[in-house]
Amino acid sequence: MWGKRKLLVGGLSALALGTLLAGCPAKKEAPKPEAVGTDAALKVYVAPGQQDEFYVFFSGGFSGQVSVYGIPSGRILKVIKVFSQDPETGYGYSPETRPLLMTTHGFIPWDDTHHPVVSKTDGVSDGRWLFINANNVPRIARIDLRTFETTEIIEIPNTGGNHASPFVTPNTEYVVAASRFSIPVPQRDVPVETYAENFKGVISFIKANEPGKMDVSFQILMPGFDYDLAHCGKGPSYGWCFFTSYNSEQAHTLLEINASKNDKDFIAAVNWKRAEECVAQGKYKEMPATYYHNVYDEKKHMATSNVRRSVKVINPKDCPGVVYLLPTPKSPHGVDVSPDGEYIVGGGKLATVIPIHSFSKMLKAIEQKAFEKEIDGIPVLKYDATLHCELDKPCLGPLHTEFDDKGFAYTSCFVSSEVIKYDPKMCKVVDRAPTYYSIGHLVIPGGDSTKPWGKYLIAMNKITKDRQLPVGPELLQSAQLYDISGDKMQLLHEFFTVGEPHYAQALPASLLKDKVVKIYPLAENQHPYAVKAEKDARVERKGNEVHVYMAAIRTHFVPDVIEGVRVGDTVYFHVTNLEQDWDIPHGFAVMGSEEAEILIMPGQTKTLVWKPKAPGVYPFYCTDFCSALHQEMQGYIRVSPAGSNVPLRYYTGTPTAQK
Ligand code: K7E
Ligand code: CUA
Repeated sequence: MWGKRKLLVGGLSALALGTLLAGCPAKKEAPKPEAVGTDAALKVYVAPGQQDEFYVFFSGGFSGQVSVYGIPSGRILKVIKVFSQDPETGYGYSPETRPLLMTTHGFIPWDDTHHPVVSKTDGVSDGRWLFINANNVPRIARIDLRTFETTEIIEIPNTGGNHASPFVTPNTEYVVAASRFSIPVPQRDVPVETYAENFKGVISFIKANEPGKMDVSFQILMPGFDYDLAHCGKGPSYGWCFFTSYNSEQAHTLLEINASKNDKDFIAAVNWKRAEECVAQGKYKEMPATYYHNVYDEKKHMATSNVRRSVKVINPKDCPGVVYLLPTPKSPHGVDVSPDGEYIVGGGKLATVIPIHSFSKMLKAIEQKAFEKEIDGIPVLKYDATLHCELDKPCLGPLHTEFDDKGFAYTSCFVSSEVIKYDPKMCKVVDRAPTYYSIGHLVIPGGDSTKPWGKYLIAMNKITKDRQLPVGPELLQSAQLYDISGDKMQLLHEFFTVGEPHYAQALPASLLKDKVVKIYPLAENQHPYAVKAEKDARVERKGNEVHVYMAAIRTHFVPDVIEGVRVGDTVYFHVTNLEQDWDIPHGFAVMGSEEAEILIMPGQTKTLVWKPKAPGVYPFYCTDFCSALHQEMQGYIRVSPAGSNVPLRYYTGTPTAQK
């Protein structure tokens, strides 16, 4: 089918393009043992009881989550629940967490995450928060790196496919978002072939430096291209962010061919300081737009949703100087800015060169009005006027670039399955290393910041094939760890990831580990259905709702016998874990529940909603092996027929008197 289609679209170029894009990973051979240095094992061995040097946060791609690994061992530490429901903990099932996943499209139990980005101070990764985008239903989440939990999600209006996101400005003033799939703005019912006339891209700046207060500060209306990736300027380029685009052809069908025609597409250089001025001067339109802002309160252990109704939209025609287009070969994917803020590297995935723009040349070109034309009121700069150099014949299919602490850049090359190392200033490749196979992003600790820690590079590969024991048609993605402290990159280690780890960020363990929360203080628990002591546990009926204020502590529930529930009732088990010891969760599940279990951390309250369907006596139990008497941590709930007059009654230990 694939081969036939290539022939049908005809022409040598289409065929060549198809081959280029598909790559030929099957031809690569696994490395001979000597490809891995004999000291590699020692460099990655973290003895039992010892801890890793770095945290790495991988996006889960289609898993919708973020996974945390330790480096150099490659051991998994946690899966952080973000955009997908998680049956292990009840995230996205429990009434406390469901509001986090509310959108204008309703409750959305899944999404596609691509780019975890750590908050920054003075351009340096500061380890306060991790942001991550949802590509499908455009959103950005904030994860608190004290609890490793999602605490805030904001929906991005006027946007289709939020991919170029959520890259941060140097002091986390903003996280950015953009349309990968341009759509009618405002959204309306039009023929798709009116794309060029009716479809627009939008670039958004979302206020990010105050937890719980994310807000779409402003949006910039852009031509209907596909905005793919972004990175923000730093140092001298502070105040700017750069967005790649493909499909400057504005095709709306068979993009594989129709969006690959132009030799150059664009990097959009957005001056967000200028945008702030325009907003302050009223040079924007307040546009109706509905979007959700969801916040999790760590003390109430509960999320709430707010709906926003309008957004400020800047048209570049009304705000000269807010955006310029830099011609960039060819359908560029990544755009990355060097730690000194000067070099802007485009990942021209279909190009034979890697274009490196110079920020200082760009400023000069703007000053001298070295424009070749305008598109929708946006000046297009001359390619030669902003170009620092083209890295010649670097590799095939360059995608993404990170930087080390010694002035070198490292670019991933999907088609030729390799990483190249080069000096962006001298424009000279100094080393290359194969990856197995078809690398997407790569990550170096701090490699997108003004202060990379260097030392390691991780390649995140799309195709695994023979690298792991076969487990059927579906394989995990592979991550490969390289030592980059010497002149030559050295492959050390390989492990496998959860979901598709498009991008990752890494932080020194020392930056985080001492501030990580170990328990939630029970005294601070403000959940409306919390109990602070066993004696406060109780059951209350409100019409057809039965609220169980339940306590869990090694190794029993209070109450553990409940009677007087009827078919037609909805039972809310509000379970508070009274433990105040690190790593003593209790779980809760009841027979016949259509929801996932809840896993309750020390000091926390969570709710499981249960609608019994038939009379009988149903067991509930703790799902987490919490003590030697964990198996005894169980109870019964009796359900009587609808309309029965069995009185509400509950106890633990000694039956209360029958009325
Ligand atoms: Cu290249 Cu979504 Cu950043 Cu995948 S993206 S690789
Ligand atoms: Cu509590 Cu097992």
